[in-house]
Amino acid sequence: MPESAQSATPASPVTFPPAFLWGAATSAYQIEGAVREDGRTPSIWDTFSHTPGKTAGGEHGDVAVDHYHRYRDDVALMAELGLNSYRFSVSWPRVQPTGRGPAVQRGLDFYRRLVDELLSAGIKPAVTLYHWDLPQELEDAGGWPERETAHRFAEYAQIVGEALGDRVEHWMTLNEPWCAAFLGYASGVHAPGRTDPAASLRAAHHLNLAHGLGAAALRSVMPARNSVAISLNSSAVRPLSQDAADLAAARKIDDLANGVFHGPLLHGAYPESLFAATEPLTDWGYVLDGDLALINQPLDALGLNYYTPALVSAADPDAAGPRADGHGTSDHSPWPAADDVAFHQTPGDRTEMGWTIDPTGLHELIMRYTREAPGLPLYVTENGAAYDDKPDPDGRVHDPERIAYLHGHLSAVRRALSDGADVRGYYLWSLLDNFEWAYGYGKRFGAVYVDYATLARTPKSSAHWYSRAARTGTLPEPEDS
Ligand code: IFM
Repeated sequence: MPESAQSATPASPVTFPPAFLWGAATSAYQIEGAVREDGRTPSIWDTFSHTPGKTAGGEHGDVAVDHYHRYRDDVALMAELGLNSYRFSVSWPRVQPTGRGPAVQRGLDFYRRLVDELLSAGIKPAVTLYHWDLPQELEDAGGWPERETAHRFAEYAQIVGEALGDRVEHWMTLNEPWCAAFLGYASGVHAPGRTDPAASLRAAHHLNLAHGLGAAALRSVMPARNSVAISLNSSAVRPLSQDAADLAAARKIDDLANGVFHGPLLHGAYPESLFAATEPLTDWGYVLDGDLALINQPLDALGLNYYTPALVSAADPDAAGPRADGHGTSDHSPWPAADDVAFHQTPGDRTEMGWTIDPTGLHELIMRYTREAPGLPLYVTENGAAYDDKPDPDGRVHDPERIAYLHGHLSAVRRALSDGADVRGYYLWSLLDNFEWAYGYGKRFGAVYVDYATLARTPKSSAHWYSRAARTGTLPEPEDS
């Protein structure tokens, strides 16, 4: 086990509260397929993935892992594994193909059936409204840099809230708005593939606004008992040294990764230092009166997606070379106005994504949320690892590295609980191997192996390990698996 995992491991036995949610997460475009069925129209990810050169091998989500047709089997698999919650996202263009106007009932019916199936298997659904699949028509009208997109999102949120709010208790408005804004509109490694740093900051604000308007729309149509949250991929940003220049670099990245969302969502204001740092690009004039109050309305919970920390320093002005921030390859940075910052590979073992395994970052972020949002229930809404998994000759898939990863990170969650954090659940990313965006199908994050030729599902040894954890509320030793 890496040293970092050991340092995050409390004394055994590692037990969790009885009501803890043991879940797995997915997103619509990554698993559903059926992109032309039942009235669905293209999202920005259909367009992007079908544009030559944008994804590894030109791969796309046309079929993905065919969850749209196999959802019953997938729910049965979760029930067999003893999971008590499932986080999935709704495909906006399946429900509201043009991003405006009335819903397509056939699209909504799929999610009604999925929710019914989950509930009858005793699995709590947790719905994310936006996991990056903007209807293409809304991008053609300007996308997230335009304020109108936030209003369109609120209408869509109301539609889904009306359809599912009586049976779904856990809601997330957006998944990782950082990726949608900065990978989508600054570095361009994600859809819609734009490379305009000023537009990415406008997009970030309008995503925040969409959260606020969407949360209000959900609450206007749902029972008050339901929980409305957002899932952020907040970053554990660490300076390379204690030199003033490296500390300033870390502060800048902290603003661009965290402050841009934590500020308005949790504190009702963007950090002044973010305004100062981005002044060459934007005057933030699109933040209108009343926006911050809307964005800052009370949350019922907060979702954290965590994979790896970031190590930064001041850039050496003479050094040229590739960025090492783990967010894909592009000539354009996803960090607006941060050319003076360098990213470094953090020490330690890495996953197949090249991401260093460091559960201390998860503990650090949970404790940060506990300080910044006191009293708010927390969920780890994504955490997991890609490995080059292959079936053995006997057909079984052994993934001891993933078991060690999960053990280390769940131990960090347990340590945060002991330190007073109110963590109510953990969602492994991901239930199934799936379409890993620009990386195509080459990066396998699933606890369940998918044979892409036959689409057959085989739970990996990590799925069995996680199943024992979920059933007992205790972490089995990795070596016992
Ligand atoms: O696959 C993604 C997911 O869609 C969002 N969070 C990170 C995962 C791994 O890259």
